[in-house]
Amino acid sequence: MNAEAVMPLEALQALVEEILRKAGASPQAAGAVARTIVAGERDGCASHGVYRLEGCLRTIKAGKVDPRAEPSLSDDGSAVLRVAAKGGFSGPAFELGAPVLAERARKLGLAALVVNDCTHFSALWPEVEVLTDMGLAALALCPSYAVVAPTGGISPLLGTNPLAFGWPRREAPPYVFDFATSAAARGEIELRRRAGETLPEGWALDAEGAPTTDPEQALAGAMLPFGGHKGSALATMIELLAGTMIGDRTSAEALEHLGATSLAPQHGELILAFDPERFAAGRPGNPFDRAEILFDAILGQGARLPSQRRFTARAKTLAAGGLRLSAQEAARLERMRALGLAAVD
Ligand code: NDP
Ligand code: PYC
Repeated sequence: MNAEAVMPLEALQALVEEILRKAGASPQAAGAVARTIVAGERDGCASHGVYRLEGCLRTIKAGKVDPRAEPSLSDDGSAVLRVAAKGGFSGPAFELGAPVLAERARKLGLAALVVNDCTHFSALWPEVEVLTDMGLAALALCPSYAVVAPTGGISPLLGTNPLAFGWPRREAPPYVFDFATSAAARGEIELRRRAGETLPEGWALDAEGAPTTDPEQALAGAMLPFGGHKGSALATMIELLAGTMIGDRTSAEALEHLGATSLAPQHGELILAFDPERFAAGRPGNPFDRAEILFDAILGQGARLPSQRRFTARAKTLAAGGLRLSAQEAARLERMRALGLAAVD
């Protein structure tokens, strides 16, 4: 593999799929997992791009994910749909449930997809964008594993618990935000450790509960929520809605099951889809037109919309005909392709 050459996205997708298939994944799981990894890399989201592949292989090797699990959908005709991921990756489970979720949200105005027992290592925006592409607004949330101290505490208890929202737009890419409720995603800390960089203040505590900017100490201690008590409360809400409410693991239970943060956690996920025109029915103005007034006003102040950086990165990748992997990334991928599960500890 030539690190200097531009690698077409289709070639990266095929390579990641090949690595996952060699590691034991079913074609369905390999395809779905590779799609989120390639999308992350395409959009300049390094913390959830090809870097995550090693974690997937480690999790397969540790027997903590079933890469051949076949998800199944339960639908009682109500607003709550459920996909049993059966210990497999979240990707194939989401891909099974998303079209039914969209159909139900259009029929009822609002519908929820519960995914149970899935290994979730990825960003949430790829899922939210599937729904905005179908003209729906969407919210996605899930726990992760206990690495974040609640505000005022010093011990890991909450997860980095991501929250993503999407709003469809007719003439522009959707409005999408997607962030960890911790000061940063844990992947961001790991990438800074690898690069020999320090962390901004306010991201983490060391094992004794003192503030630290050292990634090693942060990984051994506790991360902090973003925005103090507000991020702490949002992370707790996610534990409740996408953990206890859906009968699945909290972040503390996910870590206990997993035994190590170097593996991808298994828990549940909650995805809500809304049909904005159903909610606005009978009220003045079209919700999509009114949303554009708000976005224009934000941009009019010189502010940017969330995901704007990401969509710019995507456009650049597509215009370049693919990605230029670093020599280190190319070597890592080649090693995984050649050695399979033996490439990871
Ligand atoms: P960031 O803090 O990097 O970014 C969060 C969001 O804010 C993005 O939508 C980003 O858009 C937007 N944003 C950033 N700067 C600005 C700005 N100046 N103005 C407007 N919007 C802005 O994200 P995190 O590190 O918190 O999370 C990264 C990823 O990690 C997420 O995709 C999340 O889903 C994932 N994650 C997954 C977990 C899991 O368990 N599966 C756990 C934790 C995190 P843009 O991208 O355009 O910069
Ligand atoms: O980056 O915090 C993170 C994370 C945890 C699980 C998947 N990503």
